Amino acid sequence: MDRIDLSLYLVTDRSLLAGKDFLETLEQALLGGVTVVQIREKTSDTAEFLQLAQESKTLCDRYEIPLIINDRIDIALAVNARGVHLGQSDMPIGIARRLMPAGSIIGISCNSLDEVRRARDAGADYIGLGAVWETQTKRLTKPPIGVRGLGVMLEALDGSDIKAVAIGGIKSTNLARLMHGSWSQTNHGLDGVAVVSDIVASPEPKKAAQILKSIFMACKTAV
Ligand code: TZP
Ligand code: MG
Repeated sequence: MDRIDLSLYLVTDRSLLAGKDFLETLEQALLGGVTVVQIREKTSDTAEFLQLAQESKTLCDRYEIPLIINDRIDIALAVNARGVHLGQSDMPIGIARRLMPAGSIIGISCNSLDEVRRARDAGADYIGLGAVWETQTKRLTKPPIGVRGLGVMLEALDGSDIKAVAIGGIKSTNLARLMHGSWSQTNHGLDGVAVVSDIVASPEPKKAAQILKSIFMACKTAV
């Protein structure tokens, strides 16, 4: 894929806004320095999702930040998003690749070494590894992988140019721990961290993003 910066990957969830406006919160996160945005809204209302995606695309374009759509290739195509993010039971990577325009970004969530190997072999551009820790944002069907599990999965990516981001329970209070742990065990390293509640649920999303980004950058350059 064209190089996109996955350093601070915002994933949305309207249910965590606690009364804040969706687009205003997104804009604050963009001002705080998120480098990529995924619209992940669990709704069966296509018109509603489409409108949210369109408005988000307009805003992200203004900040020149790539927009990724969770699950829905039709919505990604409709709003000319930069890519799609797939789950293990969504559209297979190869089919998504055929459906999306050339050069689109295809990401996938993986929770085990097997899933990581399959995603790598299927040609994903990046993998979301997790959940690293417990989270209230998503009902987990498998236990969190922990920093140790994350390190093992990153090792499977050594020598490939597939990107990796960690997700699940990541907050400004534990990000340094995550970074030190995962880097010391592998050559591949993390290309970014994906965060939902620490930004979306924050009363100050801009500040929350700024703090996360500065910790990520400091830990990354320290290696
Ligand atoms: N996939 C694995 S954990 C998770 C997703 C979408 C939710 C992470 O949310 P939070 O609030 O950053 O823990
Ligand atoms: Mg999915």
